[in-house]
Amino acid sequence: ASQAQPTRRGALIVVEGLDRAGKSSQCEMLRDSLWQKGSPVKYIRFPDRTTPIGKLIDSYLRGSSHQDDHSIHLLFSANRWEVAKSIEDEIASGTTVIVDRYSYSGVVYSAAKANPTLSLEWAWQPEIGLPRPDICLFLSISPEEAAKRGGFGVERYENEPMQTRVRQLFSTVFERQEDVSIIDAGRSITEVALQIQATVSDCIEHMDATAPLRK
Ligand code: T5A
Ligand code: NA
Repeated sequence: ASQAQPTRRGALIVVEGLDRAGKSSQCEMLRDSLWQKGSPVKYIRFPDRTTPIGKLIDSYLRGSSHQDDHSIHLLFSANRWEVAKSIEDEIASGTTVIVDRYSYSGVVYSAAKANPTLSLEWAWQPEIGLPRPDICLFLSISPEEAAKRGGFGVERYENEPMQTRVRQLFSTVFERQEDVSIIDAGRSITEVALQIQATVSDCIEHMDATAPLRK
């Protein structure tokens, strides 16, 4: 009998960044480019506003409901945990999963509220054990470039003081984090897309696709 080929798993690719950095546009372009190369690929985003927990988050973000800072933090985390197993299964079956915002947004936006009992360290705890990305692309954009992409919307965190704290905290978190690629997202959509494709190809080429996803 012939020996079965070792199964190559898919990659877990996370895209993070400030508001209007172009995350969703870039995730869609990356999905299409991987698809065209013949890789099975799936694109998901957090918050996933379609689940019961996601509906609570959506109502909070739109300002239709109030939540304690810790409580909403745990709901954002629970919204990741409720699909963690399906992400693992997709990846184990060979599908690459592109994730638009993940734990980094989770800890940074909550800690940016400067609630004395909600530190970065506290915020990380419920994220421990979630599938760990093979690569995180941080789309970095200056406040000036972001401003050119239109004014803030009506959602809860779309204001200047909050965005300034979020920017500082993303820097703090990513200074300590390995496996992060900082992408200058202030350039044209095509330039950014080409750099992301090159970075992701390099990651997929060099990762050990026979080893399981890290936690
Ligand atoms: N949040 C999220 C938490 O507090 N905790 C958590 O755990 C999580 C997961 C909603 C909020 O929830 C918070 C963070 C957020 O405040 P969301 O639904 O992801 O999160 O937010 P969105 O509003 O959907 O996304 P963003 O505003 O961050 O936008 P994107 O995805 O970064 O940008 P995109 O691609 O939609 O582009 C924005 C505009 O810019 C243009 C696009 O065409 C579009 O008009 N654009 C460019 N223009 C010029 N040059 C380029 N290179 C461009 N790229 C895009
Ligand atoms: Na988005």
